[in-house]
Order: sequence, then C-alpha cells, then structure tokens
Amino acid sequence: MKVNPQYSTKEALIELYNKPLLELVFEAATIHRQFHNPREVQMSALISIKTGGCPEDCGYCPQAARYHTNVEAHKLMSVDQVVEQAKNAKANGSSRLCMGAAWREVRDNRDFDRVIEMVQAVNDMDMEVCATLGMLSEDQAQRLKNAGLFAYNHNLDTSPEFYGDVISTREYEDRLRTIDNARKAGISVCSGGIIGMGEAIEDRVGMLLSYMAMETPPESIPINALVAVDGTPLEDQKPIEQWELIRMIATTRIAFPQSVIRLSAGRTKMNMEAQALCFMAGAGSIFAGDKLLTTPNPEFNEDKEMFDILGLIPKTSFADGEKPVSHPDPIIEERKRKDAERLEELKAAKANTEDGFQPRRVVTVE
Ligand code: SAM
Ligand code: DTB
Ligand code: SF4
Repeated sequence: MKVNPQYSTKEALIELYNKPLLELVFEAATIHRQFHNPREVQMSALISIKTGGCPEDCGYCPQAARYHTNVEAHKLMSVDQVVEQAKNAKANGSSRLCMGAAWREVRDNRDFDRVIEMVQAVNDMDMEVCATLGMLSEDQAQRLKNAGLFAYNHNLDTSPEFYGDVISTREYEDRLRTIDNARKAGISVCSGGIIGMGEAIEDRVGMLLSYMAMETPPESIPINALVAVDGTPLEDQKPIEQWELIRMIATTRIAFPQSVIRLSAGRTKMNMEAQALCFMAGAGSIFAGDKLLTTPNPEFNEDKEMFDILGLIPKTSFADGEKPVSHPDPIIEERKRKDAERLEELKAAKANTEDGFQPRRVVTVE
C-alpha cells in the first residue's frame, strides 16, 4: 500500500490533519508499525558540496545569491574532501549521505564529472548516496544512476497554489519534470517540503496531494520546518508550533504508509519530547551532524543521548533497497584516455627535443 486510499482527497486529508492530536499520532503509529520497525531511525549526513551563489530566488533559502545572508560562497569541493567527511559521518553512525549543491540545474561540465566521481566513491563505502543538485535532464539522471546514486532529492516544497508566493524563477512543472527524470532513470525519489513559510493547512495537504497524483509516490519524504534566516524574504516568519510539525509528519505517515518520512530541518527549535512524538508518529530518519547545509543542527552527542533515552537504533544502509552498482562513467573514462594520450605526446615531444639537443659551440677568437 504505497498510498492510503482512505485519504486521497483534500477534504479527507484536512480532516485527518486536524484530528485530535493524540488520536492522529496513534493512527500514524499504528500504520508505522505495520510497515516499518519503529525502533529504527536512519541517521543521514548532509554535505554542502557547493555552497551559495545560487541564481534562483527561493524565498526561504540562504544560498540564493540575491539575498544578503551570512553564507559565504564556496566552489565545488574536491572528491577527497567529500570522502573524508563521509568517512567521519559513517564512523558516527550515518548510513546515508546527501550531497547538496546550490545550483539551479546540473550542467554537463567538469563539475558534474566530479560529482559523478563523488557518487562512485561514497557508494563504494557502502553508504546510500543521495544528491540534491537542482534540475536534471533524463540523461544526467541516467549518468548519476550509472555511477551508483541511490536517491535524488528534489522537493516540491509546498502546494502548486502557494509555490508562486515563495519562488518565481521556476515553475512547479519544472520540479515535477526533474522528479520524473530521476524516476525514469530508476533512481529512488526523495521529495518533500517545508512548513512554516506562511502557507495554510490546505497548502501542506496540497503538497501531499501532488505526491499522491504521481504514478509512484516518493520512497522518501523529508519534512522541514522553515529555518528563518536573516537576509531572506522569510526572515521574519514566526517559528511554527512543534505540534504542527508533529501533525504534518503523522499525516504524511498515514497518507504514504511505505515511504520513509524524514524529520529534517528545524530540530534545533524542538525539545526531545516533541521529537519523540515525531518518531512515534512515524518519522524514520534525521539529519545527523551539527550543520545542515548552511544552518545549525543539534550536536552529535545530543542526538546520541536522545537515541539512548528513546531506545532508538540507527538504521543500516540499504534496508529499503539494494545497493546500486557503480559502473565506470564513459565520459570520465574518455577524458582520462585523452589526458593520458596528451601526456604521452608531451613526453615524446620532450624526449625529441632532448635527443636532438646540440649544445651551441662557442668559438673563441685569439
Ligand atoms: N539547489 C537544489 C534545489 O533547490 O533543489 C538543492 C539544494 S536546496 C538547499 C534543498 C532543499 O533544502 C530545498 O528544496 C528546501 O526544501 C530545503 N531548504 C532550503 N533552505 C531551507 C530553510 N531555510 N529551511 C528549511 N528548508 C530549507
Ligand atoms: C531537505 O529536504 N532538507 C535538507 C536536504 N533536503 C537537502 C536541506 C535543509 C537545508 C536547511 C537550510 C540550510 O541549512 O541551508
Ligand atoms: Fe538555489 Fe536550491 Fe537554494 Fe533554491 S533552494 S536558492 S535552487 S540552492
């Protein structure tokens, strides 16, 4: 049961969302136990592989170049830097790694080649590799799949009706197309949204309806609470009540019984009790590590303590799908072959000049 047929209309979902809180959590917990091990919560690490300077105007995002936030722009990390951070995350219990780039879309250039190498390297470490790189063509999705990408994250963020209030530089349709491209390439889809941007309950539910309309709904649904960052258009948004996040997680859990619901941004504003209710209501994952992409996240030790107190266990990798096989990338292989050829040519040219080198004879005149 990928989608719950009992809640496939807007009215039914709104009614569900507004149910007495403990009834809602109980219903969600009951469904959660039918499809998931309630003690298992996946720890996922986030790495901002390319930070800031993004041309888009997403009203919530501190990485948009046009807003004056404290985010310092950085060019794409090296493969070694990513592997180093991935090792650290794995040693601390993360079984999934999400690489985020502040790009509007993927371009077919050397940077993308490097991302392909990152995917291959992290998949070789037996971690689930997820990437969130902006819009993607079907060919690009295929290349990522071939490299061993497990999941692609691309959020619809909110309802189609509210979308234009938050973002003007792309359309809802563009988001749907990229999700479809990832799906066609056989990549598992991670797609969710943000609450607390000033949207109505209808919009929260409207986003869920967009996922319900898909032939296959996302395997993974991250639910973020807005982190209101100074300098962004949403800087003055009042933090949402923790109850709202619990309701959203429970409603999503009930609507998509088999998907993994991820309690994502916004945990620094939550106490352990509220997070416990989110796990009870079906959250099966958190982001671990003291930073999300650019904003703070609870310290590793705090989360460890929370897992101990609540009796949670970190979920291992590939519990929800087979490990992808990393294949050599034809474009990178061709580039390496050309580089090697060029090196040989240079060596030969150097040897020729050395062989033919005749020291200039100096003639001295008495
Ligand atoms: N540029 C790519 C894109 O937009 O798809 C990938 C990176 S983007 C930062 C990934 C997601 O992070 C966004 O879709 C949004 O849901 C979430 N996000 C960004 N800023 C946020 C904020 N201030 N609070 C909560 N979530 C946020
Ligand atoms: C998602 O839904 N949430 C994560 C992940 N996917 C990439 C990102 C949250 C970013 C929060 C703001 C920041 O740290 O810049
Ligand atoms: Fe760019 Fe993604 Fe931020 Fe939008 S959410 S401004 S696309 S990095």
